[in-house]
Amino acid sequence: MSTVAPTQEEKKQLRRIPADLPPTPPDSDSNSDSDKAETDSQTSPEADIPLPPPTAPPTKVLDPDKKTPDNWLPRDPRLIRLTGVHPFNVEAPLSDLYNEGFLTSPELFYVRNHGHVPQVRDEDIPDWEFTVEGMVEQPLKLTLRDLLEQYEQHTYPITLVCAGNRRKEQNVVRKTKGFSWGAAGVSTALFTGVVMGDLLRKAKPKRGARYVCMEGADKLPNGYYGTSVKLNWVMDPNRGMMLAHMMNGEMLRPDHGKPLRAVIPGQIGGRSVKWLKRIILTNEPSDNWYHIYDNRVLPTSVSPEESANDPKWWMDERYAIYDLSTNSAIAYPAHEEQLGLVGAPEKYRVKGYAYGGGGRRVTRAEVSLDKGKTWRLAKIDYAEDRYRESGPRQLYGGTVDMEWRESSFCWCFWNIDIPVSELAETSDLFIRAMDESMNIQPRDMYWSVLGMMNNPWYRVTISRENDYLRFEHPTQPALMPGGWMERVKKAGGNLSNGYWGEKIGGEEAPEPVTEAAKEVVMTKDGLNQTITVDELRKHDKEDAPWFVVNGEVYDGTPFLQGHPGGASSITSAAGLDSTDEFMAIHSETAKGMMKDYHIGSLDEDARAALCGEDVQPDPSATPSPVFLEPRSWKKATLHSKSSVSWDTRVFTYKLEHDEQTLGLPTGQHLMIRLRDPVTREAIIRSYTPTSEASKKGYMEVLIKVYFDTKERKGGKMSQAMEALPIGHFVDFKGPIGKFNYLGRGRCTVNGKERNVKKFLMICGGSGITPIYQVFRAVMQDSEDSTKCVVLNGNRLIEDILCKNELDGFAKDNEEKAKLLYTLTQAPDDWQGLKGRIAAPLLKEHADRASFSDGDAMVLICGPEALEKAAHQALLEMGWKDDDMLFF
Ligand SMILES: Nc1nc2c(c(=O)[nH]1)N[C@H]1C(S)=C(S)[C@@H](COP(=O)(O)O)O[C@H]1N2
Ligand SMILES: [Mo]
Repeated sequence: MSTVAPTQEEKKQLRRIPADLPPTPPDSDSNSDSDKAETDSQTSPEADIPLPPPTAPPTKVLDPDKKTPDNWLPRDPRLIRLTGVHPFNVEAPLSDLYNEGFLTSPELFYVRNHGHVPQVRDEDIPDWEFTVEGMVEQPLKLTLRDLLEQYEQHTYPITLVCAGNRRKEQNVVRKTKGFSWGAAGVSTALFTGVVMGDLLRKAKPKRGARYVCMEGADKLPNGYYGTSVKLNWVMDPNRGMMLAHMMNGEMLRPDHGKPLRAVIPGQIGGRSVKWLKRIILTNEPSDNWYHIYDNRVLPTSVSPEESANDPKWWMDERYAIYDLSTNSAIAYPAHEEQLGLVGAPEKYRVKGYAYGGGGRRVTRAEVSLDKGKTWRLAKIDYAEDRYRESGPRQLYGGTVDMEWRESSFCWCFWNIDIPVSELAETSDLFIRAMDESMNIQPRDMYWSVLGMMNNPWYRVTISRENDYLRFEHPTQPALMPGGWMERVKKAGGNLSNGYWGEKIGGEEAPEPVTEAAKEVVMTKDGLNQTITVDELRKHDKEDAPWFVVNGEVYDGTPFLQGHPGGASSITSAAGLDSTDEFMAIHSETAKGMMKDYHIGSLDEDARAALCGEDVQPDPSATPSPVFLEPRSWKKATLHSKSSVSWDTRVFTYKLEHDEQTLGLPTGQHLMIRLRDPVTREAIIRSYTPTSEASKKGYMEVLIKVYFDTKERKGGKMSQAMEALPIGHFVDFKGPIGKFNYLGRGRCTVNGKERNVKKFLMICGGSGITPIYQVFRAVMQDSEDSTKCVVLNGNRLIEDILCKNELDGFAKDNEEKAKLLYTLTQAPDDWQGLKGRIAAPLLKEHADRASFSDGDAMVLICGPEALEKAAHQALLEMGWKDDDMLFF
């Protein structure tokens, strides 16, 4: 790439050109005309440069947003939400995007937000402060006003593409750690702002500075969003990296970085930091969490497991992605488009978009009708060239001076006319693009853990149905069903490299190269029942709860008694979409049982209405006296953590206000949810807090951290919690559980009341927490005469959790408490029991005869092996299942 920047003299000349174009685009009534894309109907007649399409800024806050932190932000209802309701990650329907033409209106421009949108009041915009710091001679702290007044303004068109564009295709082949973009994670706008190099030159980079780190104002679970690019690139005028404050001639919209963002042409969208607050020059790439764990293409051999186990894959800068890969997609024929054959025109115009990376121009776009044996050349329209050709001018208060620029920052549109007779004779259409360095899109998918930069040939299938042709795209975005990939997969076809699901030449297709993760079928075969929102809502009560997983409706009523988590885990999901929780918590066996309870599929409106469940407190509502809500996730921030042993921590969370109590009945537990900040995948586990029910303002949870070892992978949740910085929030929901201790021997099991005179409490390791909660309740009430025998098994003395507290209660309540500790690795001077909790120990120390029938109960919580052994032994000793409760 040769770099011919304008000279000072030329620049002066540019500034002298007064011809400012009107800031509002001319009206157009051809919005539905899909052909305007290649005719550029919205060009200014005298200049022949494409101007933005008509815009209709949204004015209404949409219902789904009302319960999120973005509840102040109007958005366009046409956008397809890819990650439930919140955060806002959306693409436009592909046809709508293409119909917009070369430039996309801000309301349809794709959005990728990792968290909530920082809010800035219009009157504060000029005072928006940001810094240039780190390895510079002249650190700068300036306001947006300074940036506008002191620096030369430029306007040029730039295409942004999320690295995840087309990821759904990867997810169909094998689930990646990323959500499902269709092919519309790409958009183009005219950005106005300052060339980033101009600013950095003023700050005078020090020798040794090599990277430009950027940080946004959006605070996320792992810190502020941030990333870096190379200083060399920023200083290269041909690369065009800018700090933008306007988009298509208007102030940036909140979702796109209002009031200031970086725009990095030719690179993945993730480098274009929005809501920009800091620019830091360094000698190393950014150490921001999102720079390291996002926007990478790991080697295809690295599985999600492997990548989670070994941080070395993420630390390797070679796998970080910057320049986009060459890519293209077909917009027309659209997905599910039908082309009548009777009286059809002779030719059909196939068309779509293509883009290159790093400023490289797409130099050819080719279409194949025979699976890549032969290719025909499509016409390419580079609307960006109109700006180059039109010469220097002013637009939206910035200089358009593109004629010297050798690089391409934008997508192009291609089209080709194909005889309908030929379409009728083939089964598919492919597009591939090539750039000026002869980088060509591959036939085969390069699957990787994050599913990024997906760019194999884009295939649209054609099937002939009587007198018309039906077209199918590979996938539909998000959880939307449809597309040939899904169809082929369901039919057992092979989607691995080199195949599109068919058996080629009659041979058996070989085993897939990338093994698709096993998926359990959770739907009833042949069931064809659609369910509306209203029908679902009728079943959002406790008596006949229906719930939704992956858009399918299940009737939980027959399983209320049998559910191991207690009826409330089902009733709390009544009428709701519980996909995340369900998928995160349940085993393949549990998933396999689901088809028995499957009663139908949500209709499309219902799916749209229901897709998320991140209920946020309404800030205007009076704060509730109790924290937990059984039907929605509530946030509490991690306030402090303390170590009680090398692997056990007490995490303290701050509730919503100082007077608030947790709201957890004795014997019940709550769910904790952490989300993987990149993939939004939920980790959910249940815990019993150790803090007292009456405690105000805070809650404490004791968690044993299962660290990864050489032999074994540790605990996902406990390690994630250990890594969570103080001040970050965690989601809670509850109470859940089938047992509730009301006091003085009274308790309920699955809502049925019973009276207990004596508890046998059996626990191991961190299984003490629910036991401790009940034990403490009995001990603290002097009127409660219920007897408790606690059999607590551990490996070493140090492993016994809450020992001081237990001993203290027992000492003060000798008449009702008996504590038995047993160790499997007891020291020589150990006074307590030895060995694991199993038949011999139980028979000796929990003799059935000492517990009278009917009013005794066993509470058990511990590792699976312990629970099994104890269960077996207790049955042999004459206990009945009805008298045992497993937490
Ligand atoms: N501060 C901040 N900047 C950000 C992000 C973010 O979540 N926070 N997302 C990035 C990603 S991954 C992309 S693809 C682009 C999307 O820009 P857009 O939402 O304006 O289309 O913004 C990037 N900049
Ligand atoms: Mo992105």
